[in-house]
Amino acid sequence: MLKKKVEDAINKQIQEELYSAYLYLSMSAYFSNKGLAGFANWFDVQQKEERDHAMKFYNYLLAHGSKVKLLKIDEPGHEWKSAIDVFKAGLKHEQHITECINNLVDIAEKEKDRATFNLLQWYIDEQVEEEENARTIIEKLSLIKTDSNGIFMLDKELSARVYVPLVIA
Ligand code: OFO
Repeated sequence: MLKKKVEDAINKQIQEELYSAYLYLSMSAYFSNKGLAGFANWFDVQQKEERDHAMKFYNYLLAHGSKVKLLKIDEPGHEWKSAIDVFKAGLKHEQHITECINNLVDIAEKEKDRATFNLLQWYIDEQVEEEENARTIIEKLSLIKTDSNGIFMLDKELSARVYVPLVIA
């Protein structure tokens, strides 16, 4: 069984990951409404990955005989000014998640919990990738500005993103 402090912190992180899924689902709907199916697809894949992140923690708690306590999930935003605004909000959110993961690492270290520390290495790598993905699209969007041809081409590119379910141990 995990120490109570670690268990509580992981339950809090499950809430964060599920909120991430909720936020990205809302962003996906925003793009669907605008007729940008590729952007919508990108965020749909993103929200599915976030559910996997939550389930990886969920299964980890159960594997240790610890208690899963699902917490309340806030309402995400529904409106953004532009495509770049959506990705900037996404990047800001990922930076917040990186901070949460780093705090979890601090807790695992303080509690001398090696197993949790090991688990968190996967999330640390994942955060580097997530922030980089958002940043790359922001850079493209700032080059494109409001050029509709550019938006159309990026939409096509983002439609190619495929969801690969995470193999959760
Ligand atoms: Fe976006 O990485 Fe999980 O939250």
